[in-house]
Amino acid sequence: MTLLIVIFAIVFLVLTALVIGKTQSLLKKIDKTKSDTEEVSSTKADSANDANGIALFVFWILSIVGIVWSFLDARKHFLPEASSEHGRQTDYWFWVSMIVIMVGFFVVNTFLFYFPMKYRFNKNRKVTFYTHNNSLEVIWTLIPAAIMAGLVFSGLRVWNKVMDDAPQNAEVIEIMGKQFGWLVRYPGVDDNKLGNYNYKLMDDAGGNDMGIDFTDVHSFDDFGNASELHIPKGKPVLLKIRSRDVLHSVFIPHMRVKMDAVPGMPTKFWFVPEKTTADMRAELNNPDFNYEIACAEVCGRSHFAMKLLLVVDEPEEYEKWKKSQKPFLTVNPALLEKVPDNLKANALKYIQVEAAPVATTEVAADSTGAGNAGTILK
Ligand SMILES: [Cu+2]
Repeated sequence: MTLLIVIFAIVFLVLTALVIGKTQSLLKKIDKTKSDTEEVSSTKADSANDANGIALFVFWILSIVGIVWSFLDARKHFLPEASSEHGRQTDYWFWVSMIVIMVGFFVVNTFLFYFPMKYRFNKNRKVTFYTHNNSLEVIWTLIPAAIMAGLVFSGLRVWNKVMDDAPQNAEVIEIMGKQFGWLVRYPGVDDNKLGNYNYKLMDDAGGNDMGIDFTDVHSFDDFGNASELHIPKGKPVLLKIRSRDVLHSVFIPHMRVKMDAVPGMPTKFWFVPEKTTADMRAELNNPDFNYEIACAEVCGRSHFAMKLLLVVDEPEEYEKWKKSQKPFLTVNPALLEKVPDNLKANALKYIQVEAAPVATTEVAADSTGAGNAGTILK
């Protein structure tokens, strides 16, 4: 490929030099030609016009060959088949737009290169003086405008659906970009609600890199995962997207999900995955297949490594996986310090006390008597 580009570049330079040289010599000859007989100059002009006209059209034919070749050659880099509901729709409209644009491109350019050949100078033909034609102009303005508007509005309908509020039963998952990785938070199996957050609470050393607000009870059962994002098949998934430092972009090629993660401005994207990781492995006959979330915004030195594994489970497996995950409080009991005294009893439910089972009763006795304090947890 590089060799091809170099060859083209050399051909381009040589041709440019030739054109400049030719123009120079033509300019010099102009004075001389004036003194030559009319007939000689007209014969010369005829043969030059023939050559130019034919060369232009040949150039267009070669261009078509090049365009078709580059399209076929680039196919291996196209996005994989969509695995989400809206993904199939966006693909459909992408290809409709592509076909319409390509048809227009080929028709217009064919005429553009054919006419100079067909209507090149001919001393037996007289030029028609044709200033304008209103009906023609209306037609060639309105038809493309209507087609373009149709494409824009049909695309917009798909986009609006994705950007609209997610269905009530959507799985809400928070994903946060940071230099250089993704942090993920789930609402927890007890209340199924994400707790509040505040950037001022971000504290890497204290185990709160997402700035979760532990004065909110909904945060207590929230859990995270820094290596994989699990989602269920066939259910709407709403990604709540945040960034911790600079611009990032959540990109899930198979799901046709791409949305910027902007510091200070939460964004979102909802979609319905249609094939589990296992489905894809079977379909592609590739036991090593994995969905992947990548960062699509150059965000710094290690941007290239900003990947996260995406696992699409059957809904039952997904529920099972969720239950097997440990809340932030369980993983890092020191976070209990951030919980206000009046809520400590609720939070204690998530602190594992297996090491000293006796303590459980004490905790229960100490607590303000609220709810399930002291129960030993998963
Ligand atoms: Cu990045």
